[in-house]
Amino acid sequence: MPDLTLHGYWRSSAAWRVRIALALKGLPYATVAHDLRTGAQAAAAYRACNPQGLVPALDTGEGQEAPLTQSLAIIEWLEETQAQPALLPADPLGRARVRAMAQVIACDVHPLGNLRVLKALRGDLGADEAQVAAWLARWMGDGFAALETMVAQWGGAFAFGDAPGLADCCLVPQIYAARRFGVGLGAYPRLVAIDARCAGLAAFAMAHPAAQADADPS
Ligand SMILES: N[C@@H](CCC(=O)N[C@@H](CS)C(=O)NCC(=O)O)C(=O)O
Repeated sequence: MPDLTLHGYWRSSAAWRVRIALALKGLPYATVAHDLRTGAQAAAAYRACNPQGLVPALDTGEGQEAPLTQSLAIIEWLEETQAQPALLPADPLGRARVRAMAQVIACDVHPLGNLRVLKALRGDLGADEAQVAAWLARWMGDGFAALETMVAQWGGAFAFGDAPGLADCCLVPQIYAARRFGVGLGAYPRLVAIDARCAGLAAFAMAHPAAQADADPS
């Protein structure tokens, strides 16, 4: 594996997913931090890495190749280039189920609570903080309720079965976001238990926002 460089931000959920995957696979990588609070992700130089002006991007160290973008695509690339430990099950049905769980978060929940979306709610639409909180609670609640059901069907110690994988990479940062924004988690005991189990693993601890070099001192 060539030298990897992850462009991210300590509190970015999408970058955090990739950090978890890298840590679970035991892959070393360098980091470049882009402070989302100052809009660094929108700078022209960074858009050469990610035309969307979002983190993460992963420089694969492969010469002239542009960095990879989109956290799930990056994790799938990691899975295809460094198969073990696997983040997806071996059978096609299981793989589809894990991808579905990951996408509940990555496609249907996280985008609605993203920085630029919250900025648009507050700025363009004039939403106040109570309205923003209700918005976040609504979309996170819908996604968590579905995931709680999916975990009841297919989960074990982790979101799918008894090994951490792609679904956990997406779940853990979203649970952190829920706590950060005051979204109640009482209705999702399975998700909370999985989050706690993940927190006990070294790979998840290394990937945690508080462990990143660019984290705010707490
Ligand atoms: N679907 C993308 C989402 C990337 C994304 O939205 N990143 C956020 C941080 S979690 C970001 O860069 N936000 C900056 C902004 O909204 O301006 C992925 O999974 O990589």
